[in-house]
Amino acid sequence: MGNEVKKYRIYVGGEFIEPANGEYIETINPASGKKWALIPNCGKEDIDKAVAAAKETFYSKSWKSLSPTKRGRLLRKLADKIEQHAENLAMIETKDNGKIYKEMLGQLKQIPAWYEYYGGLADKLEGKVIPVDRPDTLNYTLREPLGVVAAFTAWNSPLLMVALKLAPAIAAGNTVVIKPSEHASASTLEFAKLFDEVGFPKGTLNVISGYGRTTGDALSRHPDINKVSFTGGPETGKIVAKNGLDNFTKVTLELGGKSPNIVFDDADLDAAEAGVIAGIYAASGQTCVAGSRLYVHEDIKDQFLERLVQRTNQIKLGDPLDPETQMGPAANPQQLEKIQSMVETAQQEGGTVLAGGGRPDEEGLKEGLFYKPTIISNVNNTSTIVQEEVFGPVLSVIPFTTEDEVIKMANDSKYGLAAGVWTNDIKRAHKMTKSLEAGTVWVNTYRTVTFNSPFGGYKASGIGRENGMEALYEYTQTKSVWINLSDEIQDPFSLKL
Ligand code: TXE
Repeated sequence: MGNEVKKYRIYVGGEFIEPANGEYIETINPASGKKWALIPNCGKEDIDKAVAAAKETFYSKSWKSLSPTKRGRLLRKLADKIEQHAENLAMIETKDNGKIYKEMLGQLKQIPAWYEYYGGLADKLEGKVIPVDRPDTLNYTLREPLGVVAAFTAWNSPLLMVALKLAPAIAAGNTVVIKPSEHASASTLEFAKLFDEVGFPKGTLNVISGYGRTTGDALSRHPDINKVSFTGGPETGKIVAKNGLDNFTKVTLELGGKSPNIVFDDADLDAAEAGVIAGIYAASGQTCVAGSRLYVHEDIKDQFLERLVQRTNQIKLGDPLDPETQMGPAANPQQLEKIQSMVETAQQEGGTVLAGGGRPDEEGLKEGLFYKPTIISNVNNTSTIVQEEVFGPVLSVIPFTTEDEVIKMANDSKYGLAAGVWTNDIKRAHKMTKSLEAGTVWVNTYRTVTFNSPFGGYKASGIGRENGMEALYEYTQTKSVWINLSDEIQDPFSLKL
């Protein structure tokens, strides 16, 4: 791709077009700080056009006559396309959001599995025959699509989030408009080219780009949207959900987290160390499931922290494209500022920085948006750094002594996305999995997700589930069908109960 600035087009009604207003947003590569792409800044005209295209397709003969089996086949064809272009798409994501190439390529290699899985499920969305208490009545249910789905994705794993939404939405028979994050739209616009080659009816997928507060807001308010599926921050999620609700749309929200990673004194400390590192420093902490609260048993606290600090100080920051790099930069200047100010607040509130705590000043790093992997102790459960999401490589540490104490602290959070537990005691493991208020609980592992296991949040971490059969239901509505098989004439003045 060289150093030239790439100019993207939006994908509407099966065509790649310039935005009607002719406006573009500059996209910077967070590792170099240099401009590398221009993405359309869509206004009302493009939004209306994209929604109208999706709506027209949804009601079209070509869509209605595409059987679930054929839709499934096309989704599997899309999976093959993504597989063939995984390297290119991963490279674009790395340039756009600064996450290391190894991580983005790993995601791109797994993404086809989502399209294969939901492609396979497309013709298995079955209704039920309900054995109603009436011998002469047949009652059955149909699971029907909702219509036009508006999908809003965040910058940290753009195409993975697209897969989590687009695959079940289409499998269930909906058409889609996607608005990726303004910080990382390029891979979704590039992905549209692959989608276009697969053979879906024009308008099945539409991709528009632009700022969240303008383009995103207008899309979420559009009266012809039937479902909003959002991944991003909780405050934005609330706005988008309220906008959707004004038009009575169904809503799925995947929001942030402040996930506890709990290390007991009986844990395998090598495994726990790797799990804690993975939880907080993978993707520079810019993941919704970041294990940003470490609760460590008092009896092993000193020993565990000593090795954790040592390992943290050895983490190799650098160019995300370099295979030796373990941690890349923050994705954008706003993220970096947020990390810096939250670490400052933690110190003002009495926190002690055990590792990191600032930006690197080495040549090659100081130009980019890097922040050192950071550990903060001497905080308590009410500290800002323990309660608020940083979305960066910052770990807070709190010691504990009993199971009940740690359960109480772990659950004392507005969030409930994920939790990690490190123990070799099977009874303890089960007690913890039952007691923790989180949509995902990992025992002796961390940061593992897959296409067929439900994923989503308790409390402020979200509404609804992605992945697995449950996600498919989020994109359908149920119709109950009653067929009278008797000759009896109904009393018109009483409800038949
Ligand atoms: O998310 P936003 P951002 C968290 C994380 C991060 C914070 C902000 O804490 O610091 O969110 O990140 C679109 N109407 N997560 O700025 O603003 C926006 O363009 C309609 C957690 O990326 O929530 C983008 O497409 N849309 C998260 C999407 O919403 C709007 C991953 C998310 O943007 C909009 C990323 C509006 N008013 C960040 N405003 C996770 N769960 O993984 C913005 N958007």
